[in-house]
Amino acid sequence: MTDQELLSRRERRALERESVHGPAAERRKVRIAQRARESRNARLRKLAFGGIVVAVLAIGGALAFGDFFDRPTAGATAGVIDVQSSMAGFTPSEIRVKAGETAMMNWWTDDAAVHLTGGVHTMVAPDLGLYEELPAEGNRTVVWQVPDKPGTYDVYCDSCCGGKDSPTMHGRIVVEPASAATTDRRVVG
Ligand SMILES: [Cu+2]
Repeated sequence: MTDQELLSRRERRALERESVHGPAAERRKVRIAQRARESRNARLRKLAFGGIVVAVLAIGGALAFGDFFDRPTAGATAGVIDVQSSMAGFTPSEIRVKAGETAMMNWWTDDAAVHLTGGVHTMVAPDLGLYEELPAEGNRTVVWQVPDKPGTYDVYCDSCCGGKDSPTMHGRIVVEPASAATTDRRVVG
C-alpha cells in the first residue's frame, strides 16, 4: 500500500462528501426544486386553461339558451302572426290578414321600459279600429276581429323613437278580400 494510493482514497472520500454536501449537490437540489416548481406551474396553467374553457362554454350556452327560452314560441304556431316591436319598428313591417277573420298575433318586445313612453310599445291603425299596447320586455297575444275592409293600411307605434312622426315606426297591414281566403286560409282557433 503506497502513499499515493492512500491519498487518492482520501481524495475520493472528499469528492464523495462534496457530491452529497458540496456546492454541486446544492446546485442539483436547486435544479430539482426548480423542475418541481415548473411542472407544478404547468399543471396550474392547464387547470386554469380548462377553467376558462368551461367558463366560456357555460356563458355561451347561457346566452344561446337564454335567448332561445326568451323567444316566444307561439310564433311558430300555424295561423298566429309573430310580430316584434323594437327601436327598428315592426318586424315584419308588413302583415297580411283576411277581411272579417279573427286574426291572432303573438306580439313581443325585448325593449326596456326606459326607452318607451308610458313603458309600452303601441300598435295603432285608426282606419282599422286597432289600438293595442305591449308592456316593455313583454309578450302578449292580440286577438283581433279584422274589419271587412280590404285594402292596405298604415300601422304605427306612437310611444317610442319619435312615434307617428318617425317613418321607422310605421308598418303596413294588408287586409285581403275574404274571397281570396280559399287559396291561403289561415285557421285561427
Ligand atoms: Cu314602439
